[in-house]
Amino acid sequence: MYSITMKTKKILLGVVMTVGLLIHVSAQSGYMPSDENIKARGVFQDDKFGIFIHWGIYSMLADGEWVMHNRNLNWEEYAKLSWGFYPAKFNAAEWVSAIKASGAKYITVTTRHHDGFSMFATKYSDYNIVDATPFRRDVIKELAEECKKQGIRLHFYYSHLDWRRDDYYPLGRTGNGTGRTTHGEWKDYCAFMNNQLTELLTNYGTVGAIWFDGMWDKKNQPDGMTAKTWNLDEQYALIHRLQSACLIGNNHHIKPFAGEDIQLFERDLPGENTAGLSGQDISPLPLETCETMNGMWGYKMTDQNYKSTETLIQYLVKAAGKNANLLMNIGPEPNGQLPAVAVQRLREMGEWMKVYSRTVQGTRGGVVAPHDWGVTTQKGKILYVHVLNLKDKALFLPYAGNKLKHAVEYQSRKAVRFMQDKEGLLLKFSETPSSPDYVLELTFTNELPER
Ligand code: FHN
Repeated sequence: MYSITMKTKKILLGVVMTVGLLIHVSAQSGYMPSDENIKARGVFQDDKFGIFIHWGIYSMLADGEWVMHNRNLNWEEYAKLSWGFYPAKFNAAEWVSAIKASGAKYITVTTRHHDGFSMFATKYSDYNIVDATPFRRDVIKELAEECKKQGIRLHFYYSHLDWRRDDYYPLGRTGNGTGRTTHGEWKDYCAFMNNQLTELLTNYGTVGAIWFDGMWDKKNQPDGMTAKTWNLDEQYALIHRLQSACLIGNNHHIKPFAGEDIQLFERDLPGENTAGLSGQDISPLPLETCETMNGMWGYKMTDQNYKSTETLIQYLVKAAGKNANLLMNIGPEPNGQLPAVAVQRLREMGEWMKVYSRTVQGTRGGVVAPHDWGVTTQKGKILYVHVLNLKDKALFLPYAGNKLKHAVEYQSRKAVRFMQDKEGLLLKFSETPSSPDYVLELTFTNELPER
């Protein structure tokens, strides 16, 4: 594991200040991450792989987590779903062991999504899984206990956006057809969120991260995307006061605000923007990209279009090569089970990870930049070359100035022939690289520099 020293911390802060253009200056202004927070950032980067869970009462309608907005469902009618929510097959131990088997190191679970339903016991709204369902169990508590028992970190997704509450007013761009007629006070909504966050950060043990989402709902309002409107200053300070190592990430799709500890991307790796949600610059913060295993976040019956295990492995490797984590989503079924296909993918990814996790976890993006043929990751003097897409039996790496001591195929440990000159390195393979990832281990004389 990389150790983060005070020197690194100072450098990091210096970078953050000098590249201020990449970070909003407002929000938790003057934020100095604690030593524990800096350490947690390093652990987060080492973890590399997490599983996202989108689960709520919407799963019963089996049409994704946006069903309330998409079908303009009346908030009072929608709420009746909760009285039928009895996920009899929910078993936190089974979830956690299936997820752990994949090699993932953390779980990010929706504690409250845009529909406003809290999946945890809260004093600040009756609209929660304990008070408004016949199930009456705090699934977040059960998950937290199980994560602790099985040794996997737990992160909480928390929606800034709410399609139900009166005090989420003025409304944003979404959830306008849910029939709200009374208008409450925005400051009450901000206080409500902070009260719930306090519960989440005091009743569930160590929380690895708070993962915000939904600010973009007010993108069309003049001050809709400011830290002031969303009271981020107070909110972020509260979180860091309650658990200073807790990482704050916000999926607002713009450059990070001061006080955020990680930068989030959605459906695209940092620097790419095919889905139109990730045009923001890359900041010096640890990075994470989230993606769906099929096409939808919440359970959707008609979406059985699961990505192949090979695609998922390659996506994880590409993320690592871009120095980013992958947060891969699963939408549990209304009965509380993880879909069987998802469990199978987790198992198969885990088989690959049993052999190759060291070439991804605990590494950073490699000194040789991502290319069409694949990516590199590195740790110390070792460069891992991940050949993902190459028909040739040779590969040129434009990296010079560091003597290569030896090169081997990672799994077989067979030596790989190479030639090195002042332009770089030529690697020669005995066979055409195989799928999903032909991994080579290159040991250099000196420590590899950061890219
Ligand atoms: O609207 C949400 C969506 O439901 C899901 O939670 C994703 C996950 O990144 N984020 C939002 C869209 O940006």
